[in-house]
Amino acid sequence: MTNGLTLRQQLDRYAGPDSLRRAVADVVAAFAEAAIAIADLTGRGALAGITGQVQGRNPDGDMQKDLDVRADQIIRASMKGLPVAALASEEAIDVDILDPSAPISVAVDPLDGSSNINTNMTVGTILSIVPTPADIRATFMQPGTAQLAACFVVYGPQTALILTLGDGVDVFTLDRDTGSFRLTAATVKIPADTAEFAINMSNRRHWEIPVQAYIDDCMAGVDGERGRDFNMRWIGSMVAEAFRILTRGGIFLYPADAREGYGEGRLRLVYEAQPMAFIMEQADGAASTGRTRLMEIAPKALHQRVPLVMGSRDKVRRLERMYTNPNVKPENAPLFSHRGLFRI
Ligand code: AFP
Repeated sequence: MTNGLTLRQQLDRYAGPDSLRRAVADVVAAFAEAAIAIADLTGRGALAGITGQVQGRNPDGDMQKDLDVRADQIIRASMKGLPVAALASEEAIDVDILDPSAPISVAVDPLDGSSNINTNMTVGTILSIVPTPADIRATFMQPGTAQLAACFVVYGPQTALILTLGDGVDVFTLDRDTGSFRLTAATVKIPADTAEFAINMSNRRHWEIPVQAYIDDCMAGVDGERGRDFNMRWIGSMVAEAFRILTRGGIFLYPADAREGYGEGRLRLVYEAQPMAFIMEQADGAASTGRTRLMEIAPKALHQRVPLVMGSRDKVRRLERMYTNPNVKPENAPLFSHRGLFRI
């Protein structure tokens, strides 16, 4: 049940007289305004000069599209004058120090799903808010459990803002008549188990055996271990997969794989996986590397990658058991046993 509260009203309720909460509320409100501007750019596409053209490479060597750069600029401009000590972005190699005395800092993925920009597919923006530690250099080396808030915006048919302030997950939908976000789903809970998984199947041969075994069991459907058929989705924008999982459950996997540069998967810990993990857990879901709870990992580098499995709690736990089950090895994996993929 929702009461159509605006995001601003919800943030004011959360903040009250507390100065730290007020700082968080002001940053989320500014981020929401920036997201509305990015949504407008995304929605106007080529008419706004957005073509998905590659303009360079980001710090990690990924192709940097025009909307990546514009979104980063919009977010940075929105943080000016706010109580933000440090700003980390996927699009910048170093951390920006804004107001070193400020109590909070932010990490952003300005545009998640860049490869979808020129195909008119859903993309989004991700935000993590953390307390600024005494040593500002350690700001983005904190585990995900230190986060004060996490938020992502999905630029899809609806522009939706998903927010946790540490006490559940709420969904706000952009009211295009008023230009403000309104509460449309309160205290969202992810269904514990849904027969749907999201993974890029083209990488199957590169995955670790436990992931292959987990997915092969799903693919075996009603004839296999699971005794039920499964559905698959892969959009290429984690924000879209996350919104679907919050809506109807399921599991998203971007595991480590054997390709060069993918030994720790593709997603970045600080500004993608940590905020998503916070939201998943706050919605009674789970987030893991497959071996460990993702929220407990302390980053060692700003652009560090991490394997990410998130979604319905029971599904994530089942995947984790694959890593500890001694029987999960190539010769026992269903697909290998049928096809003898390990022919000598
Ligand atoms: P980009 O922002 O570089 O397009 O990456 C998006 C993403 O990090 C995540 O949102 C997708 O789930 C994943 O990459 C898609 O990766 P593949 O293109 O390897 O399937």
